[in-house]
Amino acid sequence: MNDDMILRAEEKAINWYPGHMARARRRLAEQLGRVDVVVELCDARIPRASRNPDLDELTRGKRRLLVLNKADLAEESVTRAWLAHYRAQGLDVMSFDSTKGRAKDVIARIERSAAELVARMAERGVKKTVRAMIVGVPNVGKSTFTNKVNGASIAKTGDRPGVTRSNQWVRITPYLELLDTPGLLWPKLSDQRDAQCLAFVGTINDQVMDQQMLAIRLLERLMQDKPDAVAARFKLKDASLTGVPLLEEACRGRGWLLPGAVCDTDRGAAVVLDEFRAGKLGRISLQQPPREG
Ligand SMILES: Nc1nc2c(ncn2[C@@H]2O[C@H](COP(=O)(O)OP(=O)(O)OP(=O)(O)O)[C@@H](O)[C@H]2O)c(=O)[nH]1
Ligand SMILES: [Mg+2]
Repeated sequence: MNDDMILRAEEKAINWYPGHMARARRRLAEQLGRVDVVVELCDARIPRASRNPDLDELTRGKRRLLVLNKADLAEESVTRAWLAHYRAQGLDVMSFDSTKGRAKDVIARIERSAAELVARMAERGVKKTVRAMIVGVPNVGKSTFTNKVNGASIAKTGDRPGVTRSNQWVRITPYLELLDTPGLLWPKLSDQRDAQCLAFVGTINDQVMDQQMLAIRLLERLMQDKPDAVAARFKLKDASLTGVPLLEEACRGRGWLLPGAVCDTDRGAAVVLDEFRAGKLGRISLQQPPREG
């Protein structure tokens, strides 16, 4: 694959919008009337790219809690800066690791969001059941988060986008229910860098994006930000390479070779993406908050 083909694949990727995303968006709008709190999950490694710009409009008037999920995969200092950034905007925000975090921390935050409403209902003699809807881009960890808060696995999860296909209510306590929803992605990924970040972390289906192109772009990006970690992980001898030769260098370094010492770039691309997404290159934040002031 040459760089021309890579560019064409990038153009194709940008306008992607599968039908089930449109349905998810409609369903979100329909459900809003039935919920008290909207819990928005974004990916702590790419908060800007993974927040849906339509959500402010769609959830107007609802209590909101923003969760920077997969915080275990992001750099702590960068996540702290994002938390400060969103707090300064008046948002209720927390970071979380849905694989190892404590359910009670999240439950307390959701209850705090709804506290005023619960108190108002209590004045009328009603013990209110708080209903919270979990929303966010595909693969951000909504079902894992729901299971963690629930204390037992009830929602299906998977390391690819589009696992959850329909809304599912989960009763946490008699007074707290969560609604797990399918991933929501906006119709036009107009910012190329944001689109690429979403693809890097596995939000955009790998069948839609060209895997080799994506792995090459990721390697190039990481060679700028974390050259030592990448060179060590993929045993790169020549750190000055870019494009296809960079992926081939990783193939040679790790021994992903076909008969005749031909680089197995398909396998190489898949492993590069998998290892980054699983945090095997260490904690890496791909986006920084804007500088304040
Ligand atoms: N390291 C880490 N992995 C997580 C975290 N949350 C979720 N995951 C993993 O991310 C992948 C996606 O998780 P899901 O819970 O299926 O994501 P989802 O948002 O429900 O995805 P869709 O239903 O497809 O929209 C799984 O492999 C999870 O194990 C987290 O906080 N940290
Ligand atoms: Mg899900």
